[in-house]
Amino acid sequence: MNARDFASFTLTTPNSADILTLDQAAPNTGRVSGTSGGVALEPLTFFNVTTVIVNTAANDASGSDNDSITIAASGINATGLKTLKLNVGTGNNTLTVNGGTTTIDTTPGLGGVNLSVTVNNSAVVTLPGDQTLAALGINNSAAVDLVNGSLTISKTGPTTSAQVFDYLASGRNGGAWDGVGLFSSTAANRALTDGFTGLAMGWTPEGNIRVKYTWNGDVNLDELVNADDYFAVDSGFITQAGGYENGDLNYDGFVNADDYFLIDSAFIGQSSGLSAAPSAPSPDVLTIPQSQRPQKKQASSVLSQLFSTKPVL
Ligand SMILES: [Ca+2]
Ligand SMILES: [Ca+2]
Ligand SMILES: [Ca+2]
Repeated sequence: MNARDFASFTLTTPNSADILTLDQAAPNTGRVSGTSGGVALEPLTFFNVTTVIVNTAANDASGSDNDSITIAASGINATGLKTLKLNVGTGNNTLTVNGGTTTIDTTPGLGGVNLSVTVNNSAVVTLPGDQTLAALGINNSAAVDLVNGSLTISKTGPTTSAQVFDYLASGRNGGAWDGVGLFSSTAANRALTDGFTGLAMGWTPEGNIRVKYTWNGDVNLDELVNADDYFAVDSGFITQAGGYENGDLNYDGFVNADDYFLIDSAFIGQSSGLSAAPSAPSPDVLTIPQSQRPQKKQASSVLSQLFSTKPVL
């Protein structure tokens, strides 16, 4: 079976428990093969299809709804393929990516809430927009690009906040935001001009791990750098509690002048659009005195005493 010259093509598996592999069948040609409910599927090859949608959800039956999808070490490498969309439905579903460069959208249907993603070897996965996963593992020299979007990872899954912190420390790559681990191609582009943005790490109101492209120092992930964020960084400077939400904005394990430099620069620079870099950085953003920072919210008396008279920088 061959599909070619479609804007999008949907493969819906006929049974509940699916085991699928996507790979490169021939130069420039992708392929989906595997089994559905234990029955071998006729392999589907595709070429010049912009969006391939794999639907393993439609025939999910409770109790046998765990689907396993693997992208082989070859990658898919189909001419014209822009996005692989996955609709995995209910169950404990897995996606293992062993190679290639693939843009994957897990938002159809129930989204990725029931999908655990593992990226191995030197595979590169782009997760555009705002996505949610049950778990994320990034091994070897693999990389996951959030572009200018966000990723939420379930608090009930196996992925720990320490792992995500490490993925981000690696992906940040000294501020270039092009490292292995979790990175942002939008922040990487912006690093070439002003470097005001990056991937911030925090939590959803429900306590799930959340990673978001935003201004450096936007610790509450609301796309603004303001007094709320400064309060968190100042508090984290005192306690050295660790974590991005406590002011470790460069993921190096400390809250110090390097982190204040990042938030100060972004505070000044946030008048420009979040995804668009200005043509040239302004020379006067490098350091701003404490007196020009926004007023902190009503702080505890200890913090007020500590910070009302003495600049941190
Ligand atoms: Ca399923
Ligand atoms: Ca904020
Ligand atoms: Ca730091």
